Amino acid sequence: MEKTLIILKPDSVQRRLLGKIISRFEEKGFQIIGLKMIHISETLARKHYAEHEGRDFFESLVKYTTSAPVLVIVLKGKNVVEIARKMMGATFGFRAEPGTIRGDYAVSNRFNLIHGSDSLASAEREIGIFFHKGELFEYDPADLTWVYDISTGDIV
Ligand code: FUP
Repeated sequence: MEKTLIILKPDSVQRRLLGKIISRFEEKGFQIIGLKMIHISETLARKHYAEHEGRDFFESLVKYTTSAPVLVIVLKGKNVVEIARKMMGATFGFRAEPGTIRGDYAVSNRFNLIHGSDSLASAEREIGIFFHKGELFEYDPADLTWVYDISTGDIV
């Protein structure tokens, strides 16, 4: 089972889309093992988006990310890194396919509602940045045997 970091960005909070977006991940079959509201500091935003430092959009990205509280979520599930990215859609809403989160709820070339880790390595790094160990919860999902076929010993 993989874990991934999801951030519901300031526009998701301000546009009251949190419930709808969280529902999509829950209904898909993913397990929420960590969730909290935080206001991302400028230092944290710069660290999280360090790979984009120096790009022309970097300062605007930091400003956007720190402009209101966000929800940070850790999702757990088989292939969750890749599947959550597919569910988010292309980076900007005007290009994202209908049916994806950005495709259904966003049109901006900057405000794109959601962040999701882009690889297992990023997920591990990002979860470590945003969550302490005690803020992540290991529990048996009651519906596990109906979300996956685990009857053979594998998770299928
Ligand atoms: P994604 O992985 O889809 O979230 O997108 P990227 O890692 O490529 O970009 C991270 C963030 O930088 C995006 F959420 C929005 C911002 N960005 C811009 O504002 N302008 C750009 O041209 C590219 C990215």
